[in-house]
Amino acid sequence: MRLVARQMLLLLCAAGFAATLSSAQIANVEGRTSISLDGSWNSIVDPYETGIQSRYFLNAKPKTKSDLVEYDFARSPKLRVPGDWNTQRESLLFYEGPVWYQRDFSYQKRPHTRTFVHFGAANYQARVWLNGNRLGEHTGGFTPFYFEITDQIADGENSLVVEVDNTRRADGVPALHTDWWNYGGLTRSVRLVEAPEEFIADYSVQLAKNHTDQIEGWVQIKGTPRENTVTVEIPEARQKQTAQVDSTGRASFRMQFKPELWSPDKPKLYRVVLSVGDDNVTDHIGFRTIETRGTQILLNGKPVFLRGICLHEEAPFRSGRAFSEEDDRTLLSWAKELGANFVRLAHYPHNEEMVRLADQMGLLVWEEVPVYWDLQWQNPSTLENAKSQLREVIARDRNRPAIVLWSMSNETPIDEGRTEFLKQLIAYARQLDSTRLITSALNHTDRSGENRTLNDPIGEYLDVLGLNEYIGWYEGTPEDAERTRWNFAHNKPVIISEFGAGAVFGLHGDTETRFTEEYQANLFQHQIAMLQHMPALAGMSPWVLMDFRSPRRPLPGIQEYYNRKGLISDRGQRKQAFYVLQKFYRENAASGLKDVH
Ligand code: GCB
Repeated sequence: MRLVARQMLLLLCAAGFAATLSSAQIANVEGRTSISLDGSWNSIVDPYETGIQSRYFLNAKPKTKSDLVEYDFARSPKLRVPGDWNTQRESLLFYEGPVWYQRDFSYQKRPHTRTFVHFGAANYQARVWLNGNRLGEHTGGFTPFYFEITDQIADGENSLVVEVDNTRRADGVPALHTDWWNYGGLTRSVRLVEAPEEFIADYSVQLAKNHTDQIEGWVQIKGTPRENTVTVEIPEARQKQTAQVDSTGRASFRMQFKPELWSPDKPKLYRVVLSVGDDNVTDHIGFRTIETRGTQILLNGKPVFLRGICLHEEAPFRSGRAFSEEDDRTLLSWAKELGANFVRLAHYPHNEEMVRLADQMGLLVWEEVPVYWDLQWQNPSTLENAKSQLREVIARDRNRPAIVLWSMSNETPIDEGRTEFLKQLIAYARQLDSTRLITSALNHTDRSGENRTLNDPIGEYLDVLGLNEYIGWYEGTPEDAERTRWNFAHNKPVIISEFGAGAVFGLHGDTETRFTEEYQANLFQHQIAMLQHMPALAGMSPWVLMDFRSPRRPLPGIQEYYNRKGLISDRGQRKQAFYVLQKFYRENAASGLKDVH
């Protein structure tokens, strides 16, 4: 047993996980004192992986005229951070491989202060050096990570170097094939975060299970305790509680108070202030319940129909990876305009601001890890990788009321190895967060005439069944949708997590002509008709809000390396199908769902 654990550890270290496994949490970096390192960074594109051997991380300069240094960050081209490199330089559009980032910054050390460098995300693998010292590395393109640099940071000038490598890997998560652009780079903000010696690393504040008049939670303290008392305040509700920190640095609390509940109709958030010693963190948190009863999803105890839409983290108007509040707000406003109360953030964790905006705007969220199509199901390091991405996103977003569903996977094959892998991931998700619903987007169904049955064995372990189906696009005609009779082997709520059709904005023709707006609109009409008699339906999130770049979509004049299944073009133009779905959602919202059944 011991040996197995040791082998596992060695395997993980070899795969570069040691750094992430040992790093502490720092929840809510935006709510803390921080110094932004966003802006213009020097960059060296390194297709032949010369950088490690040539020690780019030293950011060396020749000291004499005879010194040989074959790189020079200061005179190399710049890249903006946050941002993908693909859309910043034409020659990098299809580039996959390592790129080295470097920037100087000055820093004034302060006594009794701990300093961390925090990355919102780097796709896919990152290795980090400060002043030539290796800080560590991180795997996974969509979750935050950081390193403590209190002892390495200099008072004065510093040089930070990051090698980001977006090479696709057979053992990765995702693996070699995706239907989205493999945007590389420091795609989210980089910042220095400061905290006192004893600080609040992480916390959870939410309704106690089965009680709408009690808030419970915990605060995790790191560092040498100066004080053993944590204070939790919700000023608007005149609530103030203190709790003792135990020997593991954790303080648990419970408050007797009946909050106004958060919902899409009234996304009420309370200001919550947590403090210990010299540290305090402010957050805005809403309180709601989410559960299932038979084939229904209950929000705050009442059945809710999820009127949703899928979206990629793709920037409107300019294309590329979305990262700013403006990008996020545009996307979520379009979802609201559609009449949605729900978004599926496909197929990986989107940026933290997106989820915080969903909290504020009243959109329920399905958040997903990139366990997409086929992975190395038998490879223990691939499973560890998926678990680590899941752990990081749950740690980042556990206080967001908008998130109601954690999705474990998208369109994975039915085989034993896959099922075992997902079972372990599901068990891990439940261990990390027992309050939300677990789902997966499934797509393998049995067919017999007009009958279709979803009977994926993983269904037994999920709370909600996601189903992707492309009747009328990848198979059959749109009219076939209406004739289809659905059966579900598990008595659980079903969300149609995808259906859709490609259409070029402004391309017109009859309803049988591919890629016309009419084809797409007609398909939406027939799909909606099908949903009216679908048993167990608790929600839907058609594919997809906006056109997005995909290397799998080369059709000249039509796709041009974009997946055109958006209801809105990449330039923000609404296609006919947008209005078909909007009409359905508006009527549905007015009649109050359940009647879809
Ligand atoms: C799917 C995938 C999604 C693709 C979509 C498509 O089933 O889940 O990632 O982009 O189909 O357009 O084919």
